[in-house]
Amino acid sequence: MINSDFFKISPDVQEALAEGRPVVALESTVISHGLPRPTNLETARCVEAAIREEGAVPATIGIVEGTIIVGLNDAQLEHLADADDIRKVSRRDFGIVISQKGSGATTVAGTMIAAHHAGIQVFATGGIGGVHRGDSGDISADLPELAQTPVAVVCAGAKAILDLPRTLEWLETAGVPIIGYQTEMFPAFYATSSDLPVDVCVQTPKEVAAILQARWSLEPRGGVLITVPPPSDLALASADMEQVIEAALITAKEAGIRGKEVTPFLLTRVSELTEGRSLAVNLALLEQNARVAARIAGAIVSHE
Ligand code: PSU
Ligand code: MN
Repeated sequence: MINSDFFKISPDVQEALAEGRPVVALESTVISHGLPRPTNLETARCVEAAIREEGAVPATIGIVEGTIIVGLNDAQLEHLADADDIRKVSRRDFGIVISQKGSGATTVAGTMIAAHHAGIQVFATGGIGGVHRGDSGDISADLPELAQTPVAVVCAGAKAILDLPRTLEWLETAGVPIIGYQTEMFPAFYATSSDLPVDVCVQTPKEVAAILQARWSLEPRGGVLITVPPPSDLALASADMEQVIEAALITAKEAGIRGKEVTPFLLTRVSELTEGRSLAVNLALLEQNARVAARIAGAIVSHE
């Protein structure tokens, strides 16, 4: 599939991979559907710049007119940030969007698939999808992807709009290890802790690299989650967030929001209700996760 008619790796990403330099994959759903304009494009650029500053090469992934691109250029990034007809692409959507020559933003699941095909092992995002609250049966395709695709996903946990205990139970059943990067507790995206413990707490990128190498040499299948708490000066209190989330969930239910619209709707509503404070944390943690991911990618290739 590599560099087929519908799969292209940008020249700088290809060169970095060939030379064994660190590369970090980035998703595009957060750009097209997760953040308001024009903050979305500014954030996408700023996250890429942070990865370069840490000595790694960013590879933002998306679909442009029927071609999966690993390492979107600036014009392509702009297209995904500004156009109105960008599809949200998870595992089930690739064939449909490619055959229709559509443009699409990849979710965590979609980005893991493309990153793995390109040979990229480390991926930075904000928060993964998970098991939704209540009895809707809504489980993000991110979870089964983590169960099967060998990519390390650096995130601030799962979005607090989800059912975090059930999300962690799901990951445990699927055999996905959860590493706390300088934290004993699973972060709650907007808040620093969910009060749910991680499987191991590590202090350095080198320790993460060692876990990844051991895991994948024993069992080449399946992802690893590396969780980084949001910056404490911007993080919101869990109790306040709970009220906001409950209110957003009620509005979503009343408005009859379903399926893949649920996550973007809730994120927008939470941002409105916190008067932008949730957005500020979101931006800061995206950049922070990108930096941590770049250092982990560096530790993997340095073979110390
Ligand atoms: N976290 C955010 N913003 C986002 C997402 C996560 O802060 O936009 C996106 C990710 O791309 C994730 C997706 O993979 O939401 C999950 O959507 P769903 O619940 O429909 O699987
Ligand atoms: Mn869903």
